[in-house]
Order: sequence, then structure tokens, then C-alpha cells
Amino acid sequence: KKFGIKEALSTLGIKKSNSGTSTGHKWYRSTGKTLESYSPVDGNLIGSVVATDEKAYEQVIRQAEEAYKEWRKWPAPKRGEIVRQMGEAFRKYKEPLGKLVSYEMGKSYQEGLGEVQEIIDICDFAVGLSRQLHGLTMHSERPSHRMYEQWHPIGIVGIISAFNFPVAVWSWNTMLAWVCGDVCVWKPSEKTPLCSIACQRIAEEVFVKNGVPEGVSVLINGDASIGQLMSKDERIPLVSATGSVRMGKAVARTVSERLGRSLLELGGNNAIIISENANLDMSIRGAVFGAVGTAGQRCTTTRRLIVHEKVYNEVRDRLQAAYGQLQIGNPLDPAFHVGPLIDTLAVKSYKDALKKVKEQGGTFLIEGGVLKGVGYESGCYVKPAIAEVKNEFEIVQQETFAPILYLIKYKTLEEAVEIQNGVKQGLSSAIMTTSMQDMEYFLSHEGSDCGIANVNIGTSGAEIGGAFGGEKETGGGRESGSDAWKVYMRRQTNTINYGNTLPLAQGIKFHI
Ligand code: UN1
Repeated sequence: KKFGIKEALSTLGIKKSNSGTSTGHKWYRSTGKTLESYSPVDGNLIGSVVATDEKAYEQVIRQAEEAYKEWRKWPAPKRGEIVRQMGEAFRKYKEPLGKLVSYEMGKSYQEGLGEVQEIIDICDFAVGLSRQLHGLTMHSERPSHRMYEQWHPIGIVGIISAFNFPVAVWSWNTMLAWVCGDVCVWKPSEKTPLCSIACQRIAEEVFVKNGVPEGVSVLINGDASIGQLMSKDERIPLVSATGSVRMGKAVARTVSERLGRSLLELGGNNAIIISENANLDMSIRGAVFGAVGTAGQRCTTTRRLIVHEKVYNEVRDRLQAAYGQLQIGNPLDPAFHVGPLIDTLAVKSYKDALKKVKEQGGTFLIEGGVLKGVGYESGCYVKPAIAEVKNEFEIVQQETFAPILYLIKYKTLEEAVEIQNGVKQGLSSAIMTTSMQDMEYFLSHEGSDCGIANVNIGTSGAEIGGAFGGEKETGGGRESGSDAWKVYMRRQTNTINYGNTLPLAQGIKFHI
């Protein structure tokens, strides 16, 4: 069974060999190295993409600079109209794009569709936002003076995205940046370059139809070295980067060296606390989807379950039973719950992590392992594992991008929150409880230290309407909903004197 992959690729305009450099109107030649995209689903070569070399980079960044000069003159609601049409275009291509996401990245087709839905949702959000880029007005201390602030576009926004959300993360940044009047340069993960080509082609249709300036949406492809070019580039005032803590630190160092702005969306080590009075049906479902969805490769994946001692044994047994039901296989086939990891390198770090769990004193409830045989030829399919551990284990302190769930027992809620917060990362967290007191404590200033704190919901699957991101090593950035748009703009405070004298602030006297 082929699941219509060939048709999807041809609908999206993906060829065997593709240019990886574009300004949204034109594809550029480059002599960069070739990125080959192999599907983790079946190990087959899907297609290749020519990476951007320095010369092509220079050409497209200059084009982005030109585009910005024009684009910022478009009224924000007119830019919103372009984003509205983007939403329509992504609705039209939802199925083939969802399929490509699933085939190139390995998440289930349902989750692939969900990812495209996030693009559509952020488009809708951004259209409304284009009429709401509000500033405040203040009362001046001086007579006949008025003070207010306005938000102006910032310029070129660099976007570095990760393989696990190969299309949605681009859109959270881009759609907001566009209504704000910025232009975008996108460097996708070199593990999922074809998804970026598909998005760029879809965007191109809207640009050409509407006479949008060439360079509003620039695509570059390549490895970390091309990302580094962006981080160093003074023409790029904001770099938004999603990925590992190591990558984020490198980007932050380089960008802050030139006093640029960075928006960081890095690792998570997310936990669900299951309290003694939790609804266990909901808890088990939330924990299992959180731990094995996207094969444990979301930054919001549930990595730790912190369970009250009174319900610990029941939770453990029910989890074991639920894991026994999991079907692992081709993510395009709805019969399977869990697809592959992104590549064999990821399989290696999964295996290393399992080994370390054992060495550091963990006990496996469900042993993991790499799957072999028919249907698993890519070598990327692994069994979701569960281990009983201590929070202090070095391996538990790390984010392993794989379906390994750690179980930890607690006695008091204070202790549970301490465990939950006792890691370097601070992205997502959740409590399962029917106690109003537990819930409010968890959400209070003494509670979760994460950017996301949920009640009776798992740690993953955030809606685009909220600000998405986290604290500590997660990097502090916020993307998507709420007022996340502000990072894509510069704030200007304006004081206007409409009188005929020049009083100074702070009552300072100065006579000439
Ligand atoms: C990520 O894993 O990089 O909340 C983003 C979620 C998704 C986004 C995850 N909406 O799980």
C-alpha cells in the first residue's frame, strides 16, 4: 500500500530534485550540498533538496531587504488579507500536506493533519490580529502634551525550525510576522526539507496572485552553518529558533553578541502529576497520548509521571495494560498508534537512554527495543518504554526525544511540585485532580514553574490561541497566540507637545 504519497508529492509540486532557495516568487540556483530526504516510514528516498550556498544566501537576503521596504507600507489589514488567503490555500492543500508531513517526519497522518490545522488556525488568528496591533496611550505629566506608543515592524525575521513540527512552527512565526509588516527568512530542519518546499510553493501561489513583493517569504535550506549565517547577520534583527538547548544556546550567543533579539523555543521535560483523587481514566489516556504521540518527539511530550502513592499501583498496572494495546507501525495507516523515530541517529540516542536508565538504577515496567522485520525496514521503529526512576537520575534530567516514560512516586503535593520543577527545562506541565485545592496550588506562584500549566489535560497539544513557550532552559520565548506578536515589532513611545511653551519633564528648570 502506498497511501497516495505519489499523488500528494505531485500535487504539492515536489520533484526528485528541488532547489532549496526561494524568494516566494523565484527559485534560486545554488551549489550547496544536496540534502537527501529519506522517509523514516519505509526508508525510501523521497527526494532531494539543494542547500543554499553563501552566494544564494546573499541574493535572497538582499531581496528580503527590498521586499521589506515595500511590505511595511501595506496597511496591516491588507497584509491580513494576504494571510487570510494563506489560510484558504492551506485548507485546500491540507490533505496532501498532512500526508507529506506524516511521510517525511513519521508522525501519524492524523497528527500530520493536525499540524496543518495549526497553520490554518494561526492564519485565522493573524487575520484578526492585523486590525489589533494596539499600543497604549498615557497621560503626560506636562500640560498640553500627549503620550502614546505605537508598534512598528521590525524588519527581517529569521526562523529556524525543528523536524518534529516541520510546518506548524514556521507558520506560528511567519503569519504573525507578516501581519506585523515583517518579512521572513526560514531555515527548516535539514531532516524535513521537503515539507518546507511544499509550504513555500503554497505560499507562492498566494503571493503571485496578489502582487506581494518578492522576498516577503524567503526559504533557505541547509545545516547549522546556514543557520549560523542568519544568527550573525545584522540585517536580521530577530531570530526565532526552535530545537535543542545546545542549538538554542549557540543561536542566543551569536545573536546577543550583536545585541539582536532572539526568541527561543527549546527543550522540555514535561510532567503530569496524578493526584490521589484524579479521574484515572482521563489520566491514563492523557499520559499515554502525551508519552507516545509523535513517538515521543514533541517538545511538549510527557516524559515524567509523578503519581501519588495511594494510586501508584493502579496507575502502573493500567499503564502497563494500555501500553500492551499499542500498535506500532506505518503512521499513514490508521491501524497504528505509534510511528517511527525521525532517523537511526534518534534510535541510537533512544537505545543509549534505555541503557543509562538501567545503569543509573531504573526498573523497566515495559522494556523498550528496536523493532525488526516486515514493516520496520527503515530501522526507525522503537517500542515505547516505561521505567520507574528517581527524578535525580542524570538521564531523567535530560530530554530524550523518544517514547520513554518515567514513573515517580510522591506523598505530598508540595513534594510532587518540587519534583515537577526539579529539572532544568520549563515548558509544559499538568495536574490530574478533582481537588480544587490541589489545582489552585499547582497553578499558583508556588506551583508549576513552566510556561504551560494544565489541569485535567495532558502536557501536549496546546491550542494556538495561547502564548506557547517556556521558562529556564526552554528559553523564555513565547510564540503563537495572546500577545506573542509583540516580539515581532518594535515599540515606539511618542510624546507630542501641542502647546506653545516647552516645559521639561521632571520639573527641570532651564533658562536661556
Ligand atoms: C513542538 O513540539 O515543538 O502543544 C511544538 C503541542 C503542539 C506544539 C508542539 N501544539 O504539542
